[in-house]
Amino acid sequence: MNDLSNTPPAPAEVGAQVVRRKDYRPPEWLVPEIALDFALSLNATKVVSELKVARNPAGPGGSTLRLNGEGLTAGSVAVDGQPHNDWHMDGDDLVLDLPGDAHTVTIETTVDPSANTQLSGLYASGGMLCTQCEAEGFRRIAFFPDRPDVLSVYRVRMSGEKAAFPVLLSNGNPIASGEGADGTHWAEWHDPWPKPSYLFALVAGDLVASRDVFTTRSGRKVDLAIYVRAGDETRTDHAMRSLIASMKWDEDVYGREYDLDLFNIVAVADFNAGAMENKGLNIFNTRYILADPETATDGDYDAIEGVVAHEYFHNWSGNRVTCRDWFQLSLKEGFTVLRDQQFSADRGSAPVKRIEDVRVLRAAQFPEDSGPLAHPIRPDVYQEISNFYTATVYNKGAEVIRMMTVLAGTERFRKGTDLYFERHDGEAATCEDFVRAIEDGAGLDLGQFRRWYEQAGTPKVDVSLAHAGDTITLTLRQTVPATPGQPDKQPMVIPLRTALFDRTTGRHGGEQLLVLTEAEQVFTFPGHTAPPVLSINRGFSAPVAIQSPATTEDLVFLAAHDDDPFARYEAMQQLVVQHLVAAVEGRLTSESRSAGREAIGGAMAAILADTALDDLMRGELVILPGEGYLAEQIANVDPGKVHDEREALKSWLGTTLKPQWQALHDRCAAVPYSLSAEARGARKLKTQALVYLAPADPAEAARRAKAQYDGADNMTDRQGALMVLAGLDLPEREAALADFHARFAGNMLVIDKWFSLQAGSLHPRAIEHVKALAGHADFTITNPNRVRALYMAFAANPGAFHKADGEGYRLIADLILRLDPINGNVAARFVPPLGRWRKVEPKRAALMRAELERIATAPALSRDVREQVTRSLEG
Ligand code: B3K
Ligand code: ZN
Repeated sequence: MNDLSNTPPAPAEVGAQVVRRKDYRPPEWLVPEIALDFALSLNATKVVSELKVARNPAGPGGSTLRLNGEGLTAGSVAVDGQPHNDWHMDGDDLVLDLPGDAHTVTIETTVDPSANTQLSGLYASGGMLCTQCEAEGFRRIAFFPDRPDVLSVYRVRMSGEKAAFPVLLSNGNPIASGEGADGTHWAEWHDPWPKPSYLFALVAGDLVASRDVFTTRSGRKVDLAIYVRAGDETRTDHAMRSLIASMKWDEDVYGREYDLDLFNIVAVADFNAGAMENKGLNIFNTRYILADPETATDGDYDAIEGVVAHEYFHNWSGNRVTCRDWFQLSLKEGFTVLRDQQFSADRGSAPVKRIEDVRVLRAAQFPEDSGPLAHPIRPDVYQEISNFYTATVYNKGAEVIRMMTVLAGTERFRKGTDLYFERHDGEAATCEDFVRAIEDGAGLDLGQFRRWYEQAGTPKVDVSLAHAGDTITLTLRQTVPATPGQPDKQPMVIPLRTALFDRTTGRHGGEQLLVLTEAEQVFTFPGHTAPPVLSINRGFSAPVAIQSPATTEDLVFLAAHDDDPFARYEAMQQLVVQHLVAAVEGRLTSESRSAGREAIGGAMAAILADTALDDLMRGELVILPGEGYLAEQIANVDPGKVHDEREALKSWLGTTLKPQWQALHDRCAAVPYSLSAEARGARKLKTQALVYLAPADPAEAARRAKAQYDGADNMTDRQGALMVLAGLDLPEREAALADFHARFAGNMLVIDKWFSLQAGSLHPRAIEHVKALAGHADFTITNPNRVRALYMAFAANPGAFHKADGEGYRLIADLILRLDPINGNVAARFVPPLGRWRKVEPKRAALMRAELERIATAPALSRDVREQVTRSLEG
């Protein structure tokens, strides 16, 4: 037997700083107030920080004040106004002993923003200065207890050259400003709301503002501004409209009102994430602000609306109530994703939004949950917290809270969130605090439900249905798969919205909520003289994988009749999944292949002909499941086969339904541009029609795509046409790509699309194109958007990434090694595609693993990449 005390540490933990949730201790010192003084310059910004520190009565009771730093040198240290020499560095941290209960600690440091390629802390972007502090970037600016449970009131002074930095912004309210000597000026800001250091922000640069005003329900007039580079202010209208709509929605739906007299947003071209919710001064990646019809697709418009809302909603779920420690990240992120999903559903088509959200979950989170990086929505251990800004914490986190809304109903859930905000306003809270508030406010028992916070892995629910007499017996069995560090799992609480359809009438007798709590549970339904068709997990009421016994006939029935739009979509997806998985696994005879195709073709023809459907929804129903999602269903999968079978089906559908696709393309092409649901639906279908025609009749598809491209008065049509052309080996391809590049030269966000379309294309030589594009004059390794545009699009392109000789894997590994010293945070995001090696057939698995091992042997990896690579090799 193993003697556990002698068990060697797992390799991932050797020499690595591991942080554990169970080791949380309250801080010894609090910092109720901080004053920061910045003498701004692009390559040497002097920072003087004055911390009023107070012993924490609830702390462990030592006298040591540990101030985190990263790459900082203290120029001078003073305590209570007197120079102080009795301090030392412990690694990157500055440590000093303080005798009393309250002191003022003043420290001077200097940072070089232009050398900060990590884009964490204070950095330069195109001549402006800006910050990104979540999660641990503040320690790259000033020595500070850089943990979210230390909340301070900030006073910020900054001074600098007026010509270089005409606009000087920070959190809260401007309180003073003036002119200095030699063409300098200064400004002072004060944020009355205590906040953790990760919400600190500063921006200095040559920016112009688009302005508007919002009056809150209690009459507070809030000045709104979106700061961008000169010339971009014509593309901020949609973001501003989205902001105003979110402020109103949060009042109406969650009773949350804004709490300062101004709300500023700044758009920055170099940004690691999508955006950041700094108090009163959100900083955004330009891609989630700038839009006009010529340069932004309908998808971009939706993303902007969603992200603007998400960051705004953080003002309550994140800022007013923040996280006690980073293990609680889903407290703010899961909840805020749910809130932005609900907002977007209210603004547009709720069913389509639900389908999109589930598609993202399945494409991004399910693979995480079944791979080496699986973790619960509230992780237990990390080395680098940046690696835990994941689809699990965000999107599964949102699904978990959404289940609470299903269990409680809207009104009771709102009572729970009201209680949460009331109880914890101004605090750094935990996921447990949230669950308890929902329990108390909504009157729910979430005892067993808490396992969703503890256990990783996507639960599987096996369904069987029996019919005897007039009674239906539904047996549900759940299993939660083993994940790294969690070999044994307990049953979850799984709410399943369910309906039983009468085959002859096409109707059901009312939906029921079945709550599965045991490993196996039986539900009976009297009054059914004939076997019904089961519709289960309607609306995707639980983030689980259903293994259903549905026959092809059942799925065709549901695809045509289900009155739950998500379930209808799901039936269509399932119909295709069953067929393609069988095809890839070599289980189809020529007869069953034809029968399967005919069933899918028939269902799709019915959808195309269904006049009761709106085009936005029709556009969802005709999308084939993605290769990644299909691959997830197959052990030791050959991604090449998945690709080929999916393309073959697409080609067959393109050929069989060719007149319908042509008619659809003609009909939709006649709809003029507007942002109405009808016009957006037409644009979505227009490109879908081309997608099916392309493999069936490339010349015809190219002719139509060229016409769509040439006649486009908006980016949705233009990008859709170019996407189809980029996948074809025909002369129209080169001409359109060249035109696109010339037409949008200098527009960084549109040139990103030009890179992405080629890297993500179906073209047989996509990998060669990516290699050539890496040497293009417009490619730059230091801009995260550009790197993602080229390489993330490639890594998400299975036909190219999984090339059998491993060239795609090598390309991504080379990128990781090249990018890591420049920006470890972004580099680490490219590890998961290689980390899925265990799911893939042995030859490719060995090649993927070899690339991970090559990365692991590199001498000086960032903590970000090292953690991801080590976990991927072990997990
Ligand atoms: N809270 C930020 C995340 C920043 C990412 C740091 N690595 C954006 C958001 O989720 O709203
Ligand atoms: Zn967020």
